Amino acid sequence: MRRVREIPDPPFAGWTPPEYHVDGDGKVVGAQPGPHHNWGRFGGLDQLGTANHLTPERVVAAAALVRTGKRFSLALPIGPPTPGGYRAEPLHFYKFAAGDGVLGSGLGGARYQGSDDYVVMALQASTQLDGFGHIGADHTLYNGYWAGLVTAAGGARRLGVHHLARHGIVGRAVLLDIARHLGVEHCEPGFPVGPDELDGAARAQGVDVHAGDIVLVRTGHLGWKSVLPAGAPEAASRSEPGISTRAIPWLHDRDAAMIATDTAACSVVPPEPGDEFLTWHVAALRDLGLLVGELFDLDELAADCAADGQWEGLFVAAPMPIVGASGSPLNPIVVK
Ligand code: UVW
Repeated sequence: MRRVREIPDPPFAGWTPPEYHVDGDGKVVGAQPGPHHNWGRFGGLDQLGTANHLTPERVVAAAALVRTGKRFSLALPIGPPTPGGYRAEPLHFYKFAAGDGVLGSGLGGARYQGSDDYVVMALQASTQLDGFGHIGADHTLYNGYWAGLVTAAGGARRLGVHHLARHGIVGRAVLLDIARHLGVEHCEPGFPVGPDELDGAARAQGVDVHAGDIVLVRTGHLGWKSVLPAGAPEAASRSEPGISTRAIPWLHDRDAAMIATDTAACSVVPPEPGDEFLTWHVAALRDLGLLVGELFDLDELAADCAADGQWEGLFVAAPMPIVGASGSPLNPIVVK
């Protein structure tokens, strides 16, 4: 019998010096991306990926889409349990609070009432942007940067999310409502959204996807999952609809700047046959340098778009400039 104080050593896989060389820029010499990629397209040392598609001209054109001034936040509230989140729920606590002042024990005694609080959260616990340090494969990240540049102690020495914070994410949003197009309240968990569904929804809605677009894909999953009773078997399930790896060439051909879904992983879970859990993330983040948004609440926006037939708008989201982070919470706003 094992005794309580006998703690097994963590397993160690060993270390064989890898058969590659990392140059002074932090790039793996001779590394190869997958078949659809943007490595080198925006410069050998680029760290912005498809954010490069968000040119000033496209931002000006997107601003012209604002007609009524109606604004839609796509962010989940941070506080209630996150449906389908992969991470621990955020902790929110107060150092001091107005009520303490009322009782005489707060900042400045009974005369003043002030509050000061803290949030401790995984940066990808809620509505979020995946940075390019988030997922790699075969020791490489976007543009051939070495995955070893991201360490727990030093953060992301390259591809930190703060680079994407510098200019924010601003451009034309186009919403493709897959659930509405298929005539269902929500796509079933495990339903893959491929090129046919994306094209079908765009055709049905009478919109085109342009170069530099922020493509918002609604499956209805988040809204459905958020009202499930806590004990429902689906509530604990990781299975969800999402973007198929078959849609990677579709996104690349159109020069999409960003894809975001109302699901936790963006990609379909479980993955389609032949794919592993992270195949889609590698193709999107590592190979394309594609901005990926997750846990976007698209229901209210979709209802408004269905009502007025305008499926596009100005998209504005500001990643937090956290130096060396692999992702950021977002409060994305669409203005119509
Ligand atoms: C996966 O990596 C599958 O999801 P996330 O981007 O939320 O970590």
